[in-house]
Amino acid sequence: MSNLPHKSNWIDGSHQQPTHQQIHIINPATEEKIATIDSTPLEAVNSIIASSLQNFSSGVWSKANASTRFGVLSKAASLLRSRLPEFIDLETQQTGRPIREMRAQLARIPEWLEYFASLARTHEGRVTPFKGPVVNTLTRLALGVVVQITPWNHPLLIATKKIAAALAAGNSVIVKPSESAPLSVLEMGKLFKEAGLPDGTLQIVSGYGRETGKFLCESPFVSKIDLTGGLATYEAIAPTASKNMVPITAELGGKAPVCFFPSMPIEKGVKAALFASFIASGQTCVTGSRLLIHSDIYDEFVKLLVERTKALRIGNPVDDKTQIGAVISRTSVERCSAFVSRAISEGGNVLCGGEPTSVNGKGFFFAPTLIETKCGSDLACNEVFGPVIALIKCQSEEEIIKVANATSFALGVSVWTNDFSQAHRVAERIDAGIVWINGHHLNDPSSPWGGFKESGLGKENGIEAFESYTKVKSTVINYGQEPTWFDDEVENARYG
Ligand code: TXE
Repeated sequence: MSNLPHKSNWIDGSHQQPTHQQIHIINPATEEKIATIDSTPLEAVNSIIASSLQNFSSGVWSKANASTRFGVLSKAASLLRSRLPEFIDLETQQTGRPIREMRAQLARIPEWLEYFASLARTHEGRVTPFKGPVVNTLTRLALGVVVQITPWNHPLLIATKKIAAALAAGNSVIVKPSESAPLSVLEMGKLFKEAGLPDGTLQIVSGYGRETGKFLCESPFVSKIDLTGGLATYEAIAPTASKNMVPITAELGGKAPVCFFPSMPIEKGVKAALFASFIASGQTCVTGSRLLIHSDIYDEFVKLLVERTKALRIGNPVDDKTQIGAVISRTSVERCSAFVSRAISEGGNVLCGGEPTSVNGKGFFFAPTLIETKCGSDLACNEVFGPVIALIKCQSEEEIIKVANATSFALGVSVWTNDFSQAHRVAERIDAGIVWINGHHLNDPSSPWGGFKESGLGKENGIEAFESYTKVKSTVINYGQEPTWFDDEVENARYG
């Protein structure tokens, strides 16, 4: 046992005794161990699932009325708002992201709880235009025990998105946060309890993906899996989900193109590129990882972009002035370096960055990197998940559209133009789950978020996410007087 603070699983309304095996959590900016968490074994997972099933079938939450669900989620939102500084601190330490980013991001998370609280309170069933003397009602029921597997890049935002949607719909939820940055999510149990959520409705279980995560996803008692992670993880989970006949929502990777057209002022475009590409050190699924720049503005645009990229302030994430923090691990630094080497061997031209760096001699940092490359190269096709950005010069609108569509991902895309018709033409022809025009990273709890192709299945956010946590029950009520079958008189009248 170490002297580090231990954050254990949150089960049935309290933190449990630590498990035998533990995992160290490392601050990526300082390389210091900051806490330990549980590595939850199979037997413990089975008993947690059993307890969640019991919670679901008791009806304490699954049958709670809409105003109760509204009340609990709204209270959770206000509690989170009142405790933001503490969560911002945790998030900064465990992700290595700049505190200014975490302040901006976490300040908005209560909105997800408020939005899904409102949906719980206002969402209505339907009555279909069924033929005959029949009333057909459609009601949405909670699915059961749902498992949410969440990542380390936006730990609290992504977990809260999923938890809020699932609870609003009446499910019992088991969340497994990433073993790299689970601390803020593990803190949410107490907050929900204080908001009035019945014990056992939200279980927070930590551990490695290939062990604890796998055990959770393989359980035949689980009714849905919601993953944000890599394609390999989806491929590991999908066969058992298919065997158990449970739906999956999968928010996977991306290779977002950021398309710049001549009508966009260069200064504005360059600021947009920096924001799209380097927030979270490029570790988001919608990172603007391919800058597709029209040849009419290319030289001037790239000159200013390189200047501004070199001026970005890399530093200790807790420093208010820091603009670029760490990447999550040494492995991430090595992956960025490997992408740079392959890009060079394919003829890419490194304009700035290209190397690991450090702050006070420590930390997993990689310098913001811009590389001129060609469509079809390794860097233009594959997700880096770090601050290594491909620049591609395109001769025409047609070429920008063609290059934008030339990957196996289809999650986010942004189009920067002041030509209204062009904005619509281009948005229509690029295959992506989310298209921003003159914006990037824009997110709202009401706005469906999810991609096509290898970027995933289904949506987070919005009515789509809420409904994906429900099943539809059709109740067909015959109010006609006649017997319906095996009655000659009725059959003759009907069919002649
Ligand atoms: O993801 P993992 P990693 C992409 C991005 C990144 C790559 C790998 O391209 O480079 O994925 O990142 C759990 N059964 N994204 O390794 O492993 C794991 O414990 C059940 C994009 O961090 O997919 C963690 O909780 N669970 C993404 C979660 O999956 C398993 C954000 C995500 O980790 C499991 C993160 C298994 N077999 C990575 N294996 C985004 N869309 O923002 C792992 N996990």
